[in-house]
Amino acid sequence: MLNIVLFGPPGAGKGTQSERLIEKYGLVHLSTGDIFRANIKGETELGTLAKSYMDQGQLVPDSVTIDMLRSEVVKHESPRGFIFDGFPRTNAQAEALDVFLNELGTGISVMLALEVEENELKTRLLKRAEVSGRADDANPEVIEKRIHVYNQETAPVKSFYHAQNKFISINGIGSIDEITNRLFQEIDSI
Ligand code: B4P
Repeated sequence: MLNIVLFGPPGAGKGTQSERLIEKYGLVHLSTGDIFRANIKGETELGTLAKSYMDQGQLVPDSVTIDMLRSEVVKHESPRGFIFDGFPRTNAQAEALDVFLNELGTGISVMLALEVEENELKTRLLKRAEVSGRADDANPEVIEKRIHVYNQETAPVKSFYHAQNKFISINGIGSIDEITNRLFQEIDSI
């Protein structure tokens, strides 16, 4: 199986690039952000809980996120592989992911980390706010908080995959097509 962690700060292009990758490689796309937003829309208990964190730019607690992701993974019978988009976002999530993929007889093939500097992230998110209707994109203070949380809690996850020789850094600046081609090149050489 080809299991990819697509990683990067908020607005780095994870969602955008995931769509290109699933099309080319036939992978299952699991975006924790999308799953939370679907639950918010459906007014589920999980959605109400997730919203209270997301609107503040904070991470949804690991206990909730890990169980949710696990239940999504096991829904798919004989997949070619997964793209994990926005997961793991903490070291605890990365450890849990290793354990349960191992139980399924598989593991992470590679982490592809999109690198984009802070000013560009802010510009992209504020631009998306004009069309997304997302509360977490519209407020510059919430964007600051999301970037801060990324630097404090999420960026260290790179070391987790680095230690397993699975970390690849990708320049996330350029046109969407250029970045897709950089990702294709790396995946094709695995
Ligand atoms: P996510 O949904 O993962 O949101 P994101 O990080 O903002 O999105 P992404 O990087 O995918 O941006 P996109 O491609 O759309 O998370 C939202 C929230 O959910 C988190 O803050 C957290 O609260 C919660 N959450 C999610 N997962 C969690 C977890 N595992 N644990 C705990 N909490 C969790 O790109 C952004 C914009 O840039 C788009 O408008 C796009 O068009 C544009 N863009 C993309 N590539 C571009 C390029 N090359 N040039 C110019 N613009 C580009």
